[in-house]
Amino acid sequence: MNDSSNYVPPEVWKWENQSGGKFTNINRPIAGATHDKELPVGKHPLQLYSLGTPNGIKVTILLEELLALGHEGAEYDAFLINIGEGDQFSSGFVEVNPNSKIPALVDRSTEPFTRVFESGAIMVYLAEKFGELLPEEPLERAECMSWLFWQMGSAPYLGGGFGHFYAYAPEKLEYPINRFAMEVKRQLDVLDRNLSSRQYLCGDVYTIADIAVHAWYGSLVLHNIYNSAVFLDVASYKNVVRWANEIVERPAYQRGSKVNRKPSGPEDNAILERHDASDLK
Ligand SMILES: N[C@@H](CCC(=O)N[C@@H](CS)C(=O)NCC(=O)O)C(=O)O
Repeated sequence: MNDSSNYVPPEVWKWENQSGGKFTNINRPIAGATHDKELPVGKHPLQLYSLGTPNGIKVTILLEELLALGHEGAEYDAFLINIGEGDQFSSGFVEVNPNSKIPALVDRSTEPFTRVFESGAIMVYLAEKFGELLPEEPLERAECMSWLFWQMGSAPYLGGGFGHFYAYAPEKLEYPINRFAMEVKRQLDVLDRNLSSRQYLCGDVYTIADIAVHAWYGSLVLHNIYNSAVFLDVASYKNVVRWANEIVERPAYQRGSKVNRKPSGPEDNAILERHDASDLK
């Protein structure tokens, strides 16, 4: 194992000696706003403040599914929150999400307006509001909630743990890479075993749990995130790959996954903001 450091933690941690690495400039140990700025407001009932990351696209894919099912009340404006520029620390954003992370939603069709933060809470809010993609029958609902919360608890090990140390940290450290690669592979195996006998995570029906889990683990097995496809041998999780491929065929997935991000090339019709269905070609 690398002898990477002779670091001895001080008695009391202090905010100094920034570690370098991606995102170090936006990380800080305090909450709250850094600057005064109101959030923009569009014309639709739902106002989404987000970015096209795995956590962000969960909501835009769900909204596109709801629109495809004919729910006009799911029309939305999706404004870009550039987390690299610190937009999540504006006073307006912090009012909607005191945790300063995308995605955040304001439902202006209620009196007073409803704010919702945490992608899982936003998904449950929208699924309940429109009565879709979250089963009502208690046993099926419990299964759906279980997989949804599985994602909320598991993905930080993938993104904040494995992704951080394998792709973003300023040096490759064997201990944390081993620890988090082990955990991510265990998670992939959990999904693979479940999907060996089920079309979708909860059975025969596509739910918000599929949308949430796919945003992280579907992307991991299909899109080589963190440049880790070979390292994690993602192709060996055949049931996860089969399920992930089926979901990317859905028109709502294809629309929702394009929102709030820069096009990756001339073939990519991604859009920075979405204010009308026609914005998505
Ligand atoms: N548990 C949260 C996680 C949200 C999250 O981590 N968002 C990231 C982008 S994917 C973010 O806004 N980071 C900005 C920051 O940490 O300052 C959720 O699911 O909504």
